[in-house]
Amino acid sequence: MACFRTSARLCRQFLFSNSPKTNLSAVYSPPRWMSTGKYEYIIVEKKGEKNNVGFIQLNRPKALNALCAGLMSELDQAVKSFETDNDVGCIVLTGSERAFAAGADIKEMQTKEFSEVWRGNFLSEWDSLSRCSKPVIAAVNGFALGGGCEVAMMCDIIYAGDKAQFGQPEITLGTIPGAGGTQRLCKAVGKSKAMEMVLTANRITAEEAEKAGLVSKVVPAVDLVNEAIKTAEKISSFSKIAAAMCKEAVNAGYEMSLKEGLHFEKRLFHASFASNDRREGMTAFAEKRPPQFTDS
Ligand code: CO8
Repeated sequence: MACFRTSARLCRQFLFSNSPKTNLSAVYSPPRWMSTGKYEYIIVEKKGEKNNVGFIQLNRPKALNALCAGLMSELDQAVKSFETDNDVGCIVLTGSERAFAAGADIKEMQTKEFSEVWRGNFLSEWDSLSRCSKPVIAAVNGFALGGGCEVAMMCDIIYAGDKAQFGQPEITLGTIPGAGGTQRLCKAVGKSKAMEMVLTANRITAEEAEKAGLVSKVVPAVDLVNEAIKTAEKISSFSKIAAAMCKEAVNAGYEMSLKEGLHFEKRLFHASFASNDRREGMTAFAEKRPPQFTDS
């Protein structure tokens, strides 16, 4: 019953809350207007033929996209702005060819004291990305280490360039992963591999990451961003309500027993019958025509 109440509440909250192929340097070079934009550490634009993909590129090349407070705050702002943009159906997050992100900014953390990080609950706000209701694809080239690997794991789908490397090297700094490297990683690759990565700081290749289930696809580095955008365009072409429900149901399964998860899924499935898009999707199928979703 409690489970039913929870899922009914979540359903209610849910219901009432609201490219063409290019080469890598072209993908990674910011458009001119970006350099004077409001962001210092990231590049933000809309991509896709219908401009329905929110694109965020971490852009702190000298520090291999180390995640400083300013960068994480900008990332949070950009994700929130895409969340409220009705045209955007999916977000792609990427870094540079050399690094998705080499972890939290070690130099920024270096002098912090225990009392300061404990009392201030240091980094507790950094996982807001994982609460985005729209699907997020991480397109990882190069290093995804420490917080970089953890940020990728906050996304819903990870695509990797063939030279990508994933790792949790925090133990080499006398600390431990602080944003999912002992939790999400374990769920993604299983206990033994996660333990090995966390305890040895050994990195795994893109190929190993795919084999272990951490990433869903490995493509040549030059094709990575376009591949992620292509998938994001496809996701954006569907009902945003259905996409958000799919995402919520899959993510809820991480926190629940199978029985609770199946119940939650069923209730969201039932709730989808309240949407115009569900009626349109099934009617279009019966009438042998493409659906016209209105996100309502
Ligand atoms: N922080 C700050 N600066 C960094 C970082 C980092 N994590 N990584 C690289 N840099 C800087 C280097 O200091 C260097 O700067 P400078 O030129 O001024 O000396 C520049 O980037 C280039 O780096 P390297 O010269 O070291 O380049 P290499 O190609 O030789 O090596 C490596 C690349 C292997 C990636 C190496 O830089 C490295 O080991 N970096 C640190 C990786 C690491 O330990 N990451 C974990 C950090 S701790 C962490 O992430 C905790 C997560 C907490 C939660 C986060 C929530 C999101």
